[in-house]
Amino acid sequence: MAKKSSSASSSGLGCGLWRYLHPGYYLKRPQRLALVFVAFVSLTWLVWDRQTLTREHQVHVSRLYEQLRGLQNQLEDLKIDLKGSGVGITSIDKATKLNKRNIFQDDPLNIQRRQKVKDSMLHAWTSYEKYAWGHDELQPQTKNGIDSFGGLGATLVDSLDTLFIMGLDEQFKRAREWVANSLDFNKNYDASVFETTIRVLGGLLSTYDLSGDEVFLEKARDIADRLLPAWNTPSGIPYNRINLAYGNAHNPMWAGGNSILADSGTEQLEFIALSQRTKDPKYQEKVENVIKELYKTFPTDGLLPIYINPHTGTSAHSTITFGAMGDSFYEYLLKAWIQGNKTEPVKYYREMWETSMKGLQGLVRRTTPSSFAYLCEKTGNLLSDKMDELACFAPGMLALGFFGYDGGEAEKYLSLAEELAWTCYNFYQSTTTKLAGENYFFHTGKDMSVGTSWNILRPETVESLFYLWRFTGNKTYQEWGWNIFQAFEKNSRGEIGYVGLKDVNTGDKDNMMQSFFLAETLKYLYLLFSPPSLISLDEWVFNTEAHPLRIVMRHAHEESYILNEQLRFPDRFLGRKEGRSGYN
Ligand code: DMJ
Repeated sequence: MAKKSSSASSSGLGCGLWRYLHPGYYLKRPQRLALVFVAFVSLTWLVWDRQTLTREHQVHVSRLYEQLRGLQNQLEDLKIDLKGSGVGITSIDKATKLNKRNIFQDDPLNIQRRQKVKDSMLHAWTSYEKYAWGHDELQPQTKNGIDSFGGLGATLVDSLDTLFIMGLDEQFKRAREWVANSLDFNKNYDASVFETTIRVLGGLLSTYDLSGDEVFLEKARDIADRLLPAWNTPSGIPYNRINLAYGNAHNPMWAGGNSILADSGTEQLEFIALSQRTKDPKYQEKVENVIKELYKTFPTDGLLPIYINPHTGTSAHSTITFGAMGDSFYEYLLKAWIQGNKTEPVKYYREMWETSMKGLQGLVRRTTPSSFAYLCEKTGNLLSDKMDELACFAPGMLALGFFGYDGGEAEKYLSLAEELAWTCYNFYQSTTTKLAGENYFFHTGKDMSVGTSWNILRPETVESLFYLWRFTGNKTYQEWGWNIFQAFEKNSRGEIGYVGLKDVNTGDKDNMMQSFFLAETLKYLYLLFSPPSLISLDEWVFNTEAHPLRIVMRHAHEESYILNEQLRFPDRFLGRKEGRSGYN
Protein backbone atom coordinates (compact mmCIF):
# COMPACT_ATOMS: atom_id res chain seq x y z
CA MET A 1 0.00 0.00 0.00
CA ALA A 2 2.62 2.39 1.09
CA LYS A 3 4.57 1.70 -2.10
CA LYS A 4 1.57 2.32 -4.31
CA SER A 5 0.60 5.56 -2.67
CA SER A 6 4.19 6.84 -2.84
CA SER A 7 4.48 6.16 -6.59
CA ALA A 8 1.11 7.79 -7.24
CA SER A 9 2.07 10.88 -5.36
CA SER A 10 5.45 11.16 -7.14
CA SER A 11 3.87 10.92 -10.57
CA GLY A 12 1.29 13.50 -9.48
CA LEU A 13 4.16 15.76 -8.32
CA GLY A 14 5.97 15.24 -11.69
CA CYS A 15 2.90 16.36 -13.57
CA GLY A 16 2.44 19.27 -11.21
CA LEU A 17 6.05 20.51 -11.75
CA TRP A 18 5.93 19.96 -15.48
CA ARG A 19 3.10 22.46 -16.03
CA TYR A 20 5.36 25.28 -14.62
CA LEU A 21 7.73 24.73 -17.51
CA HIS A 22 5.02 25.00 -20.14
CA PRO A 23 4.88 28.50 -21.82
CA GLY A 24 1.05 28.27 -22.00
CA TYR A 25 0.90 28.33 -18.21
CA TYR A 26 2.53 31.79 -18.09
CA LEU A 27 0.69 33.21 -21.07
CA LYS A 28 -2.52 32.78 -19.11
CA ARG A 29 -0.89 34.28 -15.95
CA PRO A 30 1.02 37.51 -16.83
CA GLN A 31 1.73 38.30 -13.17
CA ARG A 32 3.62 35.02 -12.73
CA LEU A 33 5.48 35.67 -15.98
CA ALA A 34 6.63 39.00 -14.55
CA LEU A 35 7.64 37.25 -11.33
CA VAL A 36 9.74 34.68 -13.23
CA PHE A 37 11.36 37.49 -15.24
CA VAL A 38 12.30 39.42 -12.07
CA ALA A 39 13.67 36.22 -10.50
CA PHE A 40 15.79 35.54 -13.60
CA VAL A 41 17.25 39.07 -13.65
CA SER A 42 18.04 38.92 -9.90
CA LEU A 43 19.73 35.54 -10.24
CA THR A 44 21.88 36.74 -13.17
CA TRP A 45 22.86 39.85 -11.23
CA LEU A 46 23.72 37.74 -8.19
CA VAL A 47 26.00 35.40 -10.17
CA TRP A 48 27.71 38.30 -11.92
CA ASP A 49 28.13 40.12 -8.64
CA ARG A 50 29.71 37.03 -7.05
CA GLN A 51 32.34 37.00 -9.80
CA THR A 52 33.15 40.67 -9.26
CA LEU A 53 33.35 40.03 -5.55
CA THR A 54 35.74 37.14 -6.11
CA ARG A 55 38.07 39.36 -8.12
CA GLU A 56 37.81 42.18 -5.54
CA HIS A 57 38.48 39.63 -2.88
CA GLN A 58 41.60 38.47 -4.73
CA VAL A 59 42.94 42.03 -4.89
CA HIS A 60 42.21 42.52 -1.17
CA VAL A 61 43.95 39.28 -0.36
CA SER A 62 46.98 40.36 -2.42
CA ARG A 63 47.15 43.67 -0.59
CA LEU A 64 46.78 42.01 2.80
CA TYR A 65 49.41 39.47 1.81
CA GLU A 66 51.83 42.28 0.97
CA GLN A 67 51.05 44.11 4.20
CA LEU A 68 51.47 40.95 6.23
CA ARG A 69 54.86 40.33 4.67
CA GLY A 70 55.91 43.91 5.40
CA LEU A 71 54.78 43.61 9.01
CA GLN A 72 56.57 40.28 9.46
CA ASN A 73 59.75 41.85 8.14
CA GLN A 74 59.37 44.89 10.42
CA LEU A 75 58.78 42.64 13.40
CA GLU A 76 61.90 40.64 12.70
CA ASP A 77 63.89 43.87 12.17
CA LEU A 78 62.66 45.12 15.52
CA LYS A 79 63.67 41.88 17.20
CA ILE A 80 67.11 42.14 15.63
CA ASP A 81 67.46 45.78 16.70
CA LEU A 82 66.32 45.02 20.24
CA LYS A 83 68.73 42.18 20.58
CA GLY A 84 71.39 44.29 18.84
CA SER A 85 71.12 46.95 21.52
CA GLY A 86 72.02 44.34 24.12
CA VAL A 87 75.54 43.36 25.02
CA GLY A 88 77.62 40.86 23.13
CA ILE A 89 75.53 40.23 20.06
CA THR A 90 77.51 38.68 17.28
CA SER A 91 77.05 39.00 13.57
CA ILE A 92 76.19 35.33 13.50
CA ASP A 93 73.31 35.96 15.91
CA LYS A 94 72.05 38.62 13.57
CA ALA A 95 72.40 36.39 10.55
CA THR A 96 70.52 33.62 12.33
CA LYS A 97 67.72 36.07 13.02
CA LEU A 98 67.63 37.09 9.39
CA ASN A 99 67.47 33.49 8.35
CA LYS A 100 64.53 32.93 10.65
CA ARG A 101 62.85 35.83 8.93
CA ASN A 102 63.64 34.30 5.59
CA ILE A 103 62.17 30.96 6.56
CA PHE A 104 58.76 32.66 6.46
CA GLN A 105 56.65 30.73 3.99
CA ASP A 106 59.48 28.42 3.11
CA ASP A 107 58.76 24.73 2.53
CA PRO A 108 60.77 21.59 1.74
CA LEU A 109 59.68 21.48 -1.89
CA ASN A 110 60.88 25.05 -2.44
CA ILE A 111 64.18 24.28 -0.72
CA GLN A 112 64.65 21.30 -3.01
CA ARG A 113 63.73 23.26 -6.12
CA ARG A 114 65.99 26.23 -5.46
CA GLN A 115 68.82 23.81 -4.75
CA LYS A 116 68.26 22.43 -8.26
CA VAL A 117 68.32 25.93 -9.72
CA LYS A 118 71.49 26.68 -7.78
CA ASP A 119 73.06 23.49 -9.19
CA SER A 120 72.22 24.73 -12.67
CA MET A 121 73.84 28.08 -11.97
CA LEU A 122 76.92 26.28 -10.72
CA HIS A 123 77.00 24.15 -13.87
CA ALA A 124 76.63 27.21 -16.14
CA TRP A 125 79.20 29.19 -14.19
CA THR A 126 81.76 26.40 -13.93
CA SER A 127 81.59 25.87 -17.70
CA TYR A 128 82.06 29.61 -18.25
CA GLU A 129 84.98 29.69 -15.83
CA LYS A 130 86.66 26.76 -17.54
CA TYR A 131 86.18 27.64 -21.20
CA ALA A 132 85.40 31.36 -21.49
CA TRP A 133 86.81 33.10 -18.42
CA GLY A 134 86.86 36.88 -18.91
CA HIS A 135 85.13 36.71 -22.28
CA ASP A 136 81.65 38.03 -22.88
CA GLU A 137 79.90 34.75 -23.56
CA LEU A 138 80.52 31.02 -23.66
CA GLN A 139 80.02 28.98 -26.83
CA PRO A 140 79.42 25.58 -25.23
CA GLN A 141 79.50 23.41 -28.37
CA THR A 142 82.84 24.73 -29.57
CA LYS A 143 84.11 25.16 -26.01
CA ASN A 144 85.35 28.73 -26.33
CA GLY A 145 84.60 32.27 -25.28
CA ILE A 146 83.40 35.03 -27.59
CA ASP A 147 83.50 38.82 -27.11
CA SER A 148 80.07 39.82 -28.36
CA PHE A 149 80.01 42.98 -26.22
CA GLY A 150 83.55 44.23 -26.83
CA GLY A 151 85.37 42.10 -24.28
CA LEU A 152 83.83 43.42 -21.05
CA GLY A 153 83.43 40.06 -19.35
CA ALA A 154 79.67 40.40 -19.85
CA THR A 155 78.74 36.96 -18.46
CA LEU A 156 81.04 37.42 -15.49
CA VAL A 157 79.68 40.86 -14.57
CA ASP A 158 76.09 39.85 -15.34
CA SER A 159 76.48 36.87 -12.98
CA LEU A 160 78.01 38.62 -9.98
CA ASP A 161 74.81 39.33 -8.07
CA THR A 162 73.33 35.91 -8.89
CA LEU A 163 76.43 34.26 -7.40
CA PHE A 164 76.14 36.55 -4.39
CA ILE A 165 72.44 35.92 -3.84
CA MET A 166 72.84 32.15 -4.19
CA GLY A 167 75.75 32.16 -1.77
CA LEU A 168 78.29 30.79 -4.26
CA ASP A 169 81.07 32.46 -2.28
CA GLU A 170 84.19 30.98 -3.81
CA GLN A 171 82.95 31.68 -7.31
CA PHE A 172 81.97 35.21 -6.29
CA LYS A 173 85.41 35.87 -4.80
CA ARG A 174 87.19 34.80 -7.98
CA ALA A 175 84.86 36.93 -10.09
CA ARG A 176 85.43 39.90 -7.77
CA GLU A 177 89.20 39.56 -8.21
CA TRP A 178 88.82 39.57 -11.98
CA VAL A 179 86.72 42.74 -11.83
CA ALA A 180 89.27 44.42 -9.55
CA ASN A 181 92.35 43.39 -11.55
CA SER A 182 91.40 42.61 -15.13
CA LEU A 183 88.20 44.42 -16.10
CA ASP A 184 89.31 47.09 -18.56
CA PHE A 185 86.82 49.35 -20.30
CA ASN A 186 89.36 51.16 -22.44
CA LYS A 187 88.34 49.32 -25.58
CA ASN A 188 88.40 50.64 -29.12
CA TYR A 189 84.97 49.15 -29.64
CA ASP A 190 81.58 50.56 -30.65
CA ALA A 191 79.51 49.28 -27.75
CA SER A 192 75.74 49.22 -27.45
CA VAL A 193 74.85 51.87 -24.88
CA PHE A 194 71.77 49.89 -23.85
CA GLU A 195 73.39 46.46 -23.50
CA THR A 196 76.41 47.87 -21.69
CA THR A 197 74.18 49.81 -19.32
CA ILE A 198 71.77 47.03 -18.39
CA ARG A 199 74.33 44.22 -18.17
CA VAL A 200 77.60 45.81 -17.10
CA LEU A 201 76.65 49.01 -15.30
CA GLY A 202 73.54 47.37 -13.81
CA GLY A 203 75.51 44.29 -12.73
CA LEU A 204 78.22 46.37 -11.05
CA LEU A 205 75.79 48.67 -9.22
CA SER A 206 73.69 45.80 -7.99
CA THR A 207 76.73 43.96 -6.67
CA TYR A 208 77.87 47.15 -4.97
CA ASP A 209 74.47 47.47 -3.30
CA LEU A 210 74.57 43.85 -2.15
CA SER A 211 78.18 43.70 -1.02
CA GLY A 212 79.12 47.29 -0.20
CA ASP A 213 82.46 46.64 -1.94
CA GLU A 214 83.72 49.94 -3.39
CA VAL A 215 85.52 48.27 -6.27
CA PHE A 216 82.18 47.73 -7.99
CA LEU A 217 81.19 51.38 -7.64
CA GLU A 218 84.53 52.57 -9.06
CA LYS A 219 84.10 50.32 -12.09
CA ALA A 220 80.49 51.43 -12.46
CA ARG A 221 81.56 55.06 -12.58
CA ASP A 222 84.28 54.26 -15.11
CA ILE A 223 81.92 52.61 -17.60
CA ALA A 224 79.19 55.22 -17.09
CA ASP A 225 81.66 58.04 -17.84
CA ARG A 226 82.56 56.31 -21.09
CA LEU A 227 78.91 55.96 -22.08
CA LEU A 228 77.84 59.47 -21.10
CA PRO A 229 78.85 61.32 -24.33
CA ALA A 230 76.18 59.28 -26.15
CA TRP A 231 73.59 61.68 -24.71
CA ASN A 232 75.24 64.73 -26.29
CA THR A 233 72.71 65.08 -29.11
CA PRO A 234 70.56 68.08 -30.08
CA SER A 235 67.50 66.57 -28.36
CA GLY A 236 69.25 64.73 -25.56
CA ILE A 237 67.91 61.42 -26.90
CA PRO A 238 71.08 59.30 -26.91
CA TYR A 239 72.86 57.71 -29.80
CA ASN A 240 72.75 53.98 -29.28
CA ARG A 241 76.39 53.12 -29.97
CA ILE A 242 79.56 54.62 -28.58
CA ASN A 243 83.24 53.90 -28.86
CA LEU A 244 84.39 53.08 -25.35
CA ALA A 245 87.94 54.34 -25.86
CA TYR A 246 87.29 57.50 -27.90
CA GLY A 247 83.72 58.48 -27.03
CA ASN A 248 82.42 59.01 -30.57
CA ALA A 249 78.77 58.03 -30.77
CA HIS A 250 76.35 57.16 -33.57
CA ASN A 251 73.27 55.14 -34.42
CA PRO A 252 73.32 51.84 -36.27
CA MET A 253 72.91 52.11 -40.06
CA TRP A 254 69.98 49.70 -40.14
CA ALA A 255 67.90 52.07 -37.98
CA GLY A 256 68.18 54.79 -40.65
CA GLY A 257 70.02 57.14 -38.31
CA ASN A 258 67.28 56.88 -35.70
CA SER A 259 67.62 56.00 -32.05
CA ILE A 260 65.66 53.02 -30.78
CA LEU A 261 63.01 53.58 -28.13
CA ALA A 262 64.05 50.78 -25.75
CA ASP A 263 67.75 51.51 -26.27
CA SER A 264 67.22 55.19 -25.44
CA GLY A 265 64.74 54.87 -22.60
CA THR A 266 66.20 52.03 -20.55
CA GLU A 267 69.09 53.70 -18.74
CA GLN A 268 67.17 55.67 -16.12
CA LEU A 269 67.44 53.19 -13.26
CA GLU A 270 71.16 52.61 -13.60
CA PHE A 271 72.20 56.24 -14.12
CA ILE A 272 69.89 57.53 -11.37
CA ALA A 273 71.28 54.87 -9.03
CA LEU A 274 74.81 55.93 -9.91
CA SER A 275 74.04 59.59 -9.14
CA GLN A 276 72.53 58.57 -5.82
CA ARG A 277 75.56 56.53 -4.84
CA THR A 278 78.24 58.95 -6.07
CA LYS A 279 76.26 62.10 -5.19
CA ASP A 280 77.12 63.40 -8.66
CA PRO A 281 73.90 64.46 -10.43
CA LYS A 282 75.34 64.46 -13.97
CA TYR A 283 74.31 60.87 -14.74
CA GLN A 284 70.77 61.33 -13.59
CA GLU A 285 70.34 64.62 -15.45
CA LYS A 286 71.16 63.02 -18.80
CA VAL A 287 68.71 60.16 -18.50
CA GLU A 288 65.85 62.11 -16.94
CA ASN A 289 66.16 64.64 -19.72
CA VAL A 290 65.27 61.84 -22.18
CA ILE A 291 61.95 61.20 -20.46
CA LYS A 292 61.22 64.93 -20.18
CA GLU A 293 61.92 65.28 -23.90
CA LEU A 294 59.58 62.39 -24.76
CA TYR A 295 56.96 63.83 -22.41
CA LYS A 296 56.69 66.94 -24.62
CA THR A 297 55.14 64.98 -27.47
CA PHE A 298 53.79 62.03 -25.52
CA PRO A 299 50.70 60.71 -27.32
CA THR A 300 47.34 60.34 -25.57
CA ASP A 301 47.59 56.55 -25.70
CA GLY A 302 51.14 56.63 -24.31
CA LEU A 303 52.44 54.35 -27.06
CA LEU A 304 55.60 55.37 -28.88
CA PRO A 305 56.92 53.93 -32.14
CA ILE A 306 60.29 52.22 -31.87
CA TYR A 307 62.30 54.83 -33.80
CA ILE A 308 63.06 58.34 -32.53
CA ASN A 309 64.97 61.02 -34.36
CA PRO A 310 67.79 62.08 -32.00
CA HIS A 311 67.99 65.51 -33.65
CA THR A 312 64.35 66.50 -33.20
CA GLY A 313 63.38 64.18 -30.35
CA THR A 314 60.24 63.16 -32.24
CA SER A 315 59.07 59.71 -33.29
CA ALA A 316 59.77 58.41 -36.77
CA HIS A 317 57.12 56.29 -38.53
CA SER A 318 57.60 52.76 -37.20
CA THR A 319 56.02 49.96 -35.21
CA ILE A 320 54.55 50.22 -31.73
CA THR A 321 55.31 47.13 -29.70
CA PHE A 322 55.80 45.75 -26.20
CA GLY A 323 58.28 43.35 -27.78
CA ALA A 324 61.72 43.94 -29.29
CA MET A 325 62.92 47.56 -29.33
CA GLY A 326 59.93 48.94 -27.39
CA ASP A 327 59.59 46.76 -24.26
CA SER A 328 61.78 48.09 -21.47
CA PHE A 329 60.97 51.77 -22.16
CA TYR A 330 57.55 51.11 -20.59
CA GLU A 331 59.10 48.95 -17.87
CA TYR A 332 61.41 51.80 -16.79
CA LEU A 333 58.60 54.37 -16.59
CA LEU A 334 57.10 52.26 -13.82
CA LYS A 335 60.36 51.25 -12.19
CA ALA A 336 61.82 54.78 -12.08
CA TRP A 337 58.72 55.74 -10.09
CA ILE A 338 59.32 52.83 -7.69
CA GLN A 339 63.04 53.60 -7.49
CA GLY A 340 62.14 57.20 -6.60
CA ASN A 341 60.08 55.96 -3.65
CA LYS A 342 56.86 56.92 -5.48
CA THR A 343 57.42 60.53 -4.41
CA GLU A 344 56.45 63.84 -6.01
CA PRO A 345 59.60 64.34 -8.17
CA VAL A 346 58.95 61.02 -9.90
CA LYS A 347 55.18 61.28 -10.23
CA TYR A 348 55.41 62.06 -13.92
CA TYR A 349 56.95 58.63 -14.57
CA ARG A 350 53.90 56.95 -13.07
CA GLU A 351 51.56 59.25 -14.98
CA MET A 352 53.27 58.44 -18.26
CA TRP A 353 53.22 54.74 -17.42
CA GLU A 354 49.51 54.78 -16.63
CA THR A 355 48.85 56.52 -19.94
CA SER A 356 50.84 53.81 -21.72
CA MET A 357 48.89 51.11 -19.92
CA LYS A 358 45.67 52.56 -21.33
CA GLY A 359 47.31 52.26 -24.73
CA LEU A 360 48.39 48.70 -23.93
CA GLN A 361 44.77 47.75 -23.28
CA GLY A 362 43.93 48.88 -26.79
CA LEU A 363 46.39 46.30 -28.12
CA VAL A 364 44.83 43.35 -26.29
CA ARG A 365 43.06 40.76 -28.44
CA ARG A 366 41.93 37.21 -27.74
CA THR A 367 42.50 34.06 -29.74
CA THR A 368 39.95 31.59 -30.95
CA PRO A 369 38.99 29.00 -29.92
CA SER A 370 40.71 29.19 -26.50
CA SER A 371 40.50 32.92 -25.79
CA PHE A 372 44.17 33.48 -24.93
CA ALA A 373 44.80 37.21 -24.41
CA TYR A 374 47.73 38.62 -26.39
CA LEU A 375 49.31 41.97 -27.22
CA CYS A 376 49.19 43.07 -30.85
CA GLU A 377 51.79 45.21 -32.55
CA LYS A 378 50.70 48.36 -34.34
CA THR A 379 52.04 50.25 -37.34
CA GLY A 380 50.10 53.39 -38.21
CA ASN A 381 46.50 52.31 -37.72
CA LEU A 382 47.18 48.71 -38.58
CA LEU A 383 47.24 46.05 -35.86
CA SER A 384 49.16 42.86 -36.47
CA ASP A 385 48.39 39.66 -34.59
CA LYS A 386 51.93 38.98 -33.53
CA MET A 387 53.56 38.93 -30.10
CA ASP A 388 57.22 38.49 -29.14
CA GLU A 389 58.16 36.32 -26.20
CA LEU A 390 60.05 39.46 -25.13
CA ALA A 391 56.64 41.06 -24.46
CA CYS A 392 56.06 38.42 -21.79
CA PHE A 393 57.70 40.78 -19.32
CA ALA A 394 54.42 42.75 -19.46
CA PRO A 395 52.40 40.54 -17.09
CA GLY A 396 55.11 41.02 -14.46
CA MET A 397 55.17 44.76 -15.06
CA LEU A 398 51.38 44.97 -14.68
CA ALA A 399 51.55 42.96 -11.46
CA LEU A 400 54.27 45.27 -10.15
CA GLY A 401 52.27 48.36 -11.09
CA PHE A 402 48.77 47.34 -10.08
CA PHE A 403 49.23 48.43 -6.47
CA GLY A 404 49.30 52.07 -7.55
CA TYR A 405 45.71 51.82 -8.86
CA ASP A 406 42.49 52.00 -6.89
CA GLY A 407 39.76 49.35 -6.67
CA GLY A 408 38.33 48.48 -10.07
CA GLU A 409 41.41 49.58 -12.03
CA ALA A 410 43.69 47.47 -9.86
CA GLU A 411 41.48 44.44 -10.38
CA LYS A 412 41.42 45.00 -14.11
CA TYR A 413 45.20 45.19 -14.44
CA LEU A 414 45.91 42.24 -12.16
CA SER A 415 43.40 40.23 -14.10
CA LEU A 416 45.03 41.20 -17.40
CA ALA A 417 48.46 40.34 -15.97
CA GLU A 418 47.22 36.87 -15.05
CA GLU A 419 45.62 36.31 -18.44
CA LEU A 420 48.75 37.37 -20.31
CA ALA A 421 50.93 35.18 -18.09
CA TRP A 422 48.71 32.21 -18.96
CA THR A 423 49.26 32.98 -22.66
CA CYS A 424 53.02 33.24 -22.19
CA TYR A 425 53.12 29.98 -20.27
CA ASN A 426 51.29 28.41 -23.20
CA PHE A 427 53.94 29.75 -25.57
CA TYR A 428 56.07 27.16 -23.76
CA GLN A 429 53.50 24.43 -23.32
CA SER A 430 52.43 24.43 -26.96
CA THR A 431 55.78 23.30 -28.42
CA THR A 432 57.37 19.86 -28.56
CA THR A 433 60.25 20.83 -26.28
CA LYS A 434 57.99 22.86 -23.94
CA LEU A 435 60.24 25.84 -24.57
CA ALA A 436 58.82 29.01 -26.15
CA GLY A 437 59.70 30.28 -29.60
CA GLU A 438 60.91 33.85 -30.16
CA ASN A 439 57.51 35.09 -31.36
CA TYR A 440 53.98 33.93 -32.06
CA PHE A 441 51.24 34.58 -34.59
CA PHE A 442 47.55 34.26 -33.84
CA HIS A 443 45.28 33.05 -36.64
CA THR A 444 41.53 32.76 -36.34
CA GLY A 445 40.53 29.34 -35.05
CA LYS A 446 44.13 28.24 -34.43
CA ASP A 447 45.05 30.00 -31.18
CA MET A 448 48.84 30.44 -31.41
CA SER A 449 51.57 29.31 -33.78
CA VAL A 450 55.32 29.76 -33.52
CA GLY A 451 56.81 32.37 -35.85
CA THR A 452 60.57 32.63 -35.35
CA SER A 453 61.35 29.23 -33.95
CA TRP A 454 64.40 29.72 -31.78
CA ASN A 455 64.66 29.92 -28.01
CA ILE A 456 67.74 31.68 -26.67
CA LEU A 457 67.19 31.00 -22.95
CA ARG A 458 65.21 34.20 -22.43
CA PRO A 459 63.82 35.10 -18.99
CA GLU A 460 60.67 37.18 -19.58
CA THR A 461 58.05 34.57 -18.76
CA VAL A 462 59.73 33.34 -15.59
CA GLU A 463 60.26 36.99 -14.62
CA SER A 464 56.50 37.53 -14.84
CA LEU A 465 55.79 34.33 -12.92
CA PHE A 466 58.11 35.60 -10.20
CA TYR A 467 56.19 38.90 -9.85
CA LEU A 468 52.79 37.23 -9.99
CA TRP A 469 53.77 34.73 -7.34
CA ARG A 470 55.17 37.52 -5.14
CA PHE A 471 52.00 39.59 -5.42
CA THR A 472 49.30 36.91 -5.34
CA GLY A 473 50.96 34.14 -3.35
CA ASN A 474 49.43 31.72 -5.86
CA LYS A 475 51.64 28.63 -6.04
CA THR A 476 50.42 27.82 -9.54
CA TYR A 477 53.02 30.30 -10.77
CA GLN A 478 55.72 28.31 -9.00
CA GLU A 479 54.48 25.15 -10.72
CA TRP A 480 54.61 26.81 -14.14
CA GLY A 481 58.12 28.11 -13.41
CA TRP A 482 59.22 24.65 -12.36
CA ASN A 483 57.89 23.15 -15.60
CA ILE A 484 59.79 25.73 -17.64
CA PHE A 485 62.95 25.08 -15.63
CA GLN A 486 62.66 21.35 -16.31
CA ALA A 487 62.28 22.01 -20.03
CA PHE A 488 65.53 24.04 -19.97
CA GLU A 489 67.22 21.19 -18.11
CA LYS A 490 66.01 18.63 -20.61
CA ASN A 491 66.68 20.49 -23.84
CA SER A 492 69.33 23.13 -23.18
CA ARG A 493 71.69 21.67 -20.62
CA GLY A 494 74.75 19.98 -22.05
CA GLU A 495 77.94 18.53 -20.72
CA ILE A 496 79.22 22.10 -20.96
CA GLY A 497 76.88 24.88 -19.93
CA TYR A 498 73.52 25.63 -21.53
CA VAL A 499 72.66 26.40 -25.15
CA GLY A 500 69.68 27.89 -26.90
CA LEU A 501 67.57 26.00 -29.43
CA LYS A 502 67.44 26.82 -33.13
CA ASP A 503 64.01 25.25 -33.25
CA VAL A 504 61.69 24.67 -30.31
CA ASN A 505 59.89 21.86 -32.10
CA THR A 506 62.83 19.85 -33.43
CA GLY A 507 65.08 20.65 -30.46
CA ASP A 508 68.09 21.55 -32.69
CA LYS A 509 70.70 23.33 -30.57
CA ASP A 510 72.64 26.57 -31.10
CA ASN A 511 76.07 27.36 -29.73
CA MET A 512 75.56 30.20 -27.26
CA MET A 513 75.06 30.54 -23.53
CA GLN A 514 73.56 34.03 -23.30
CA SER A 515 74.72 36.04 -20.30
CA PHE A 516 71.12 36.84 -19.34
CA PHE A 517 70.51 33.15 -18.66
CA LEU A 518 72.76 33.49 -15.58
CA ALA A 519 71.77 37.06 -14.79
CA GLU A 520 68.02 36.73 -15.20
CA THR A 521 66.50 33.34 -16.02
CA LEU A 522 68.23 31.41 -13.24
CA LYS A 523 67.99 34.29 -10.76
CA TYR A 524 64.23 34.73 -11.19
CA LEU A 525 63.77 30.96 -10.94
CA TYR A 526 65.83 30.85 -7.75
CA LEU A 527 63.81 33.70 -6.26
CA LEU A 528 60.57 32.03 -7.35
CA PHE A 529 61.42 29.20 -4.93
CA SER A 530 62.85 31.41 -2.17
CA PRO A 531 61.05 33.29 0.61
CA PRO A 532 59.76 36.71 -0.55
CA SER A 533 61.99 38.50 1.94
CA LEU A 534 65.03 37.53 -0.13
CA ILE A 535 65.36 40.69 -2.25
CA SER A 536 62.11 42.16 -0.97
CA LEU A 537 60.26 44.26 -3.50
CA ASP A 538 59.76 46.88 -0.77
CA GLU A 539 63.49 47.50 -0.69
CA TRP A 540 64.77 46.61 -4.15
CA VAL A 541 63.86 47.32 -7.73
CA PHE A 542 65.17 45.07 -10.51
CA ASN A 543 66.69 46.61 -13.60
CA THR A 544 65.68 45.07 -16.91
CA GLU A 545 68.56 42.59 -16.68
CA ALA A 546 67.33 41.38 -13.25
CA HIS A 547 69.95 43.28 -11.28
CA PRO A 548 68.37 44.40 -8.01
CA LEU A 549 69.08 48.02 -7.06
CA ARG A 550 68.38 49.22 -3.56
CA ILE A 551 65.64 51.84 -3.31
CA VAL A 552 67.11 55.01 -1.85
CA MET A 553 65.30 57.99 -0.30
CA ARG A 554 64.45 60.69 -2.78
CA HIS A 555 63.23 63.99 -1.39
CA ALA A 556 60.29 65.89 -2.74
CA HIS A 557 61.72 69.40 -2.62
CA GLU A 558 65.22 68.83 -3.77
CA GLU A 559 66.79 67.01 -6.61
CA SER A 560 69.86 66.02 -4.67
CA TYR A 561 69.90 62.91 -2.54
CA ILE A 562 70.44 62.23 1.04
CA LEU A 563 72.06 58.89 1.13
CA ASN A 564 70.50 57.16 4.03
CA GLU A 565 73.32 54.91 5.10
CA GLN A 566 70.99 52.68 7.01
CA LEU A 567 68.82 52.19 3.98
CA ARG A 568 71.76 51.52 1.77
CA PHE A 569 73.68 49.10 3.90
CA PRO A 570 71.67 48.06 6.96
CA ASP A 571 74.66 46.02 7.95
CA ARG A 572 77.40 45.05 5.56
CA PHE A 573 77.80 41.61 6.96
CA LEU A 574 74.08 41.09 7.13
CA GLY A 575 73.66 42.41 3.62
CA ARG A 576 76.08 39.74 2.48
CA LYS A 577 74.54 37.04 4.63
CA GLU A 578 70.99 37.89 3.73
CA GLY A 579 71.45 36.40 0.36
CA ARG A 580 73.59 33.57 1.50
CA SER A 581 72.79 31.80 4.68
CA GLY A 582 69.86 29.49 4.66
CA TYR A 583 69.65 29.39 0.90
CA ASN A 584 71.03 26.43 -0.84
C1 DMJ B 1 67.74 41.05 -21.59
O1 DMJ B 1 68.96 41.55 -21.95
C2 DMJ B 1 66.87 42.09 -20.98
O2 DMJ B 1 65.83 41.49 -20.26
C3 DMJ B 1 66.27 43.04 -21.99
O3 DMJ B 1 65.37 43.94 -21.40
C4 DMJ B 1 65.55 42.26 -23.06
N1 DMJ B 1 66.35 41.21 -23.62
C5 DMJ B 1 67.14 40.37 -22.79
C6 DMJ B 1 66.53 39.07 -22.38
O4 DMJ B 1 65.69 38.47 -23.24
